[in-house]
Amino acid sequence: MSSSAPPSGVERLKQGSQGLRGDLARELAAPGREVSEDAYNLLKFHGTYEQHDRDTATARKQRGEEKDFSFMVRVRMPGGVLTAAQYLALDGLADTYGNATLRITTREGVQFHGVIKQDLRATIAAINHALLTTQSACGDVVRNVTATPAPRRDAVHARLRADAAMLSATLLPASRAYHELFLDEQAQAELGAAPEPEPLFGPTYLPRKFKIGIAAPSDNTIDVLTNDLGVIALFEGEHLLGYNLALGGGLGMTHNKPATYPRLATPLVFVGPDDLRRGAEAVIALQRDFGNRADRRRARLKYLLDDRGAEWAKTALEGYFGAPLAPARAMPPLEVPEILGWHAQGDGKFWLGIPVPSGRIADRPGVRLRSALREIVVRFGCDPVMTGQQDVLLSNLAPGDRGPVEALLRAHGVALAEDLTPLARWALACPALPTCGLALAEAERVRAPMLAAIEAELARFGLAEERISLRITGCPNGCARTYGGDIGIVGRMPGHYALYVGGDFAGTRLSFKLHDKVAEADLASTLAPLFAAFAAGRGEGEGFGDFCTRLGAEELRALPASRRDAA
Ligand code: SRM
Ligand code: SF4
Repeated sequence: MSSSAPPSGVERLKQGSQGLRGDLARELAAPGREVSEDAYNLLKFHGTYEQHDRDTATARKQRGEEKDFSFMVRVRMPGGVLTAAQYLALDGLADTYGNATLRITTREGVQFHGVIKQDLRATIAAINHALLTTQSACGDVVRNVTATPAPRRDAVHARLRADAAMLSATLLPASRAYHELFLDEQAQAELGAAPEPEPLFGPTYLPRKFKIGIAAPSDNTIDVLTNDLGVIALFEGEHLLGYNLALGGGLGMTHNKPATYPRLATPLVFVGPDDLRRGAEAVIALQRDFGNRADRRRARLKYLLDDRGAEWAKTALEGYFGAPLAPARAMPPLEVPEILGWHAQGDGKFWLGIPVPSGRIADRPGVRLRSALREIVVRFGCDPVMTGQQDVLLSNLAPGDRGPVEALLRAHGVALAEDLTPLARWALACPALPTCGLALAEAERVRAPMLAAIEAELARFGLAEERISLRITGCPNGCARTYGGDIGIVGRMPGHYALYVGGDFAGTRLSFKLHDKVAEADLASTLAPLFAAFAAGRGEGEGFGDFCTRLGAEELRALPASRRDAA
């Protein structure tokens, strides 16, 4: 261990949990909708978080009632890939056990909100019945492995999808706790057996969540460098040369705690086509043995990399890998292609990328997106892929499906990509209130008005068609990868946000804080002078984030407010 400080309470809990079992069996069967803190922490490893409705919490407290507790359930689905049947199963569960919505996550997963404790086992069992899982979707383990989502039928994309599935399946805990608790497997204890040894993770699993993403340079829609382990697959044509392993990405930070910060992963070593799993296991072992187990705020791999240095990490990694490792190879620049709209898959079929604001698949007055998607999947048998941009790609559509599919979407009031500005197409927002216990301000629920206000300012300066990424989160944890885009809006306190600019569209540079505590109503007008200066003084091919970085925070802050009217 890197620290001589005593292990955190969560470390002690994991150590004594009998392979993530703790007292969960009894707590899940007990009456009431709340669980203990220990159960709350252990349930994460099984893919579920206890939450409460923050909208009603104060009024309930005043009435002397307990909070309205329920659970968020997160499905682990590598590369975001689902079959039509799996999608329909999840869609059905949203009504049976959830709050009638499905939420596409920024890691290509699907979440249910509003599941009560008494329905947890049935919900998770039904997800497994659809040949999906929630195991290790959260907790101090390897989370859902993301991959370039575009369903192109070529060797490059087939390999990326297969690699994500392989890593996801092989980097799971050995413990059968999940199967005992949710899938009726006979308990090890009843058989008189000790908890299973954990050859990869050890008895205390990892110090913190561990994220892996895999992309080819030509498609970085997953923001590969924000992962603890970003895998960049290098091809010559369709021939796989091997993988650059980039270590130490992660975005979470705490306001006013400079010891915590977002970081992009550092490409460190190159491994051959057959060594991806071995390479990934070496990185996991490094973090397992040296990651900070005393302070959970500094427990991600990114801090280990910065505290001990990249050279140290490479040498240590070689020890686990069992052979010298070549340095990361030079690679082509990362790019972010358009994946919404209609695209040929390369096998005679097409995919349609449909924008899903904030990833929320719901039926709302005037926009019946959930019904539309269900009907399309039933009628056309297409297989959905969830993207890290919180959108859905409907794959395997026949050329003749285009007219009827579009007509069906329009009849349900669903906007297509071509109806939206680039800003709207690429905007992300995390759930925040009312479900997220960590939210300091709204995100998903203010996405539409924020977007409209910023779009109006862009239009005033002739920038309506400019490709700019906007990411909104209710707190500094960065769940919508707030510091990775051109503009980041980060919840500070109710109704107020920190404003970040200067990231780039390709996900290779982090943004910087321009202003703290901007009132929600002032965000667009605070950006206006920047848009004006950008429109007037951008360089050839320069993106908005690049422009902001070139000018720097001081110059941007000094831009006269009168520039707002310069267009
Ligand atoms: Fe996240 C915690 C939602 C992607 C960094 N995240 C949470 C929790 C579980 C709140 C909590 O701990 O009580 C949120 C649940 C809200 C709710 O009501 O559903 C939550 N995170 C999400 C999702 C649903 C946001 C979304 O808009 O889709 C994403 C689920 C992905 C998935 O399917 O697994 C989600 N979270 C991310 C990402 C983006 C990514 O991985 O590409 C990040 C930034 C990258 C990173 O990990 O650094 C992210 N979430 C965090 C953090 C900060 C971690 C840190 O190192 O400091 C927390 C808080 C924590 O872990 O203590 C957090
Ligand atoms: Fe919650 Fe913060 Fe993540 Fe948004 S960024 S979901 S508010 S933890």
